[in-house]
Amino acid sequence: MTGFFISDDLLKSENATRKAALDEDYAALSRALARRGIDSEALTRSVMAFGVAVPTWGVGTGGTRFARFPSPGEPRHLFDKLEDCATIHRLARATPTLSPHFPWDATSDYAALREVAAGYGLAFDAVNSNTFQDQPNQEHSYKFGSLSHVDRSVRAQAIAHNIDCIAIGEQLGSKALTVWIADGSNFAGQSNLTLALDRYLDSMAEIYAALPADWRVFLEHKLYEPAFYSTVISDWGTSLAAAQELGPKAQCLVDLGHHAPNVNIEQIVARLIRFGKLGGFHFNDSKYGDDDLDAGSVEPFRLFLVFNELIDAERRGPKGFAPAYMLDQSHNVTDPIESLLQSAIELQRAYAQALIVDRVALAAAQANSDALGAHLEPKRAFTTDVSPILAMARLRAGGAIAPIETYRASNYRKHKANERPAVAGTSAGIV
Ligand code: RM4
Ligand code: MN
Ligand code: MN
Repeated sequence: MTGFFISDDLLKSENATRKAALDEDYAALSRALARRGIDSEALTRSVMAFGVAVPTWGVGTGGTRFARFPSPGEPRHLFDKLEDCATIHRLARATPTLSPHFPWDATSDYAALREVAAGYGLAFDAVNSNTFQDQPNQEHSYKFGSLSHVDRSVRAQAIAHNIDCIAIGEQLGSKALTVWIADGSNFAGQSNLTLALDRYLDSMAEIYAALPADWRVFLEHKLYEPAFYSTVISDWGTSLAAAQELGPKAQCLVDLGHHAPNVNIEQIVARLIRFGKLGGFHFNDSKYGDDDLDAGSVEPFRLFLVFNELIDAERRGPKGFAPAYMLDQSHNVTDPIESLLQSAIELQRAYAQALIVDRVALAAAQANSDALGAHLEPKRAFTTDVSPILAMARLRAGGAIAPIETYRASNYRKHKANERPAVAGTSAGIV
């Protein structure tokens, strides 16, 4: 890193002030878990092995269609974004991969990009395509759709872009392409609901045919926005049917914010696992829709219940089960680095809590139709404060016991504000 980086000395001194208290809390929690037959050391090792991808666009300040309020020191370009991603991983040790978005992250030398990332200890996860915006000098507009557009030449352009993304991803070491389209309609009657899906499937079949042998394609559904009457890939049912029609390399991606209110997301997850079609997640939280809020910030129990299904599946080891994890949030009022640190920790928390569910007792209660008894098993795990396990996992992996406090103590953002004079028209984070 050419500019300011959080030093080992600062990390050490920050950890030193918290180490004695952590040892005490860890020992107390280990004893409490041991009484339940849980090995805290094994749990800590599992947490250390857990990782979630950071989206490169997530380190920019987000915005709404009304405004964006960027703060000084936000990343100006891809290499600034990499620095911020490296800082997040350095402190929380939970985000070893990046998920890029094209053309937002376009650069002339992808081998060099991969090398710079590797220098920070970062690798690349799924590649995201973008056919929901027009780019300068683009021949055809996506105003009325992309992969499902009525005009064959618009579809061809969108297909070619996705195939380009695969080629870039191959250079970066990615193994998956995530396709989210904004296609849909705003008026009843505007679009033929059946033919729009037909066109999408035909386009996706061409993209699917371009996938390397060891790649997957993730279909991301979303019920509304920017189309407000109908969306072509509106829900998990459509997504599942499309993935089944396309073939084994096509799987469904669940963005937690892309469902109608009150939908039982953990059940959707269980269904997709059952059909071997759960490809991955975009984690966030929401009260109303999309990626408004940070993962675990309002509905931590729901997040836990999703992980509960994942661990239940992991224990059974179903075919084709290897979900990809990514955070997909819009950070409008926080420092994105702090939000991403906290969100990665919340995922690890839900993961650790799901790991300590007593699955034998749970299965027995379910077999006896003991409704409340069965409920108490996941509840007991969810109400266990696993924070000392998470902090110990970070410390042992070389990170910070208290990532956000350490980040604040470093004045990273202030240093970056000096190093990164604002440039006009940065597109970072307008999602
Ligand atoms: C969409 C969707 C996609 C993301 C874009 C920026 O709502 O969540 O995953 O790529 O936003
Ligand atoms: Mn998403
Ligand atoms: Mn979204």
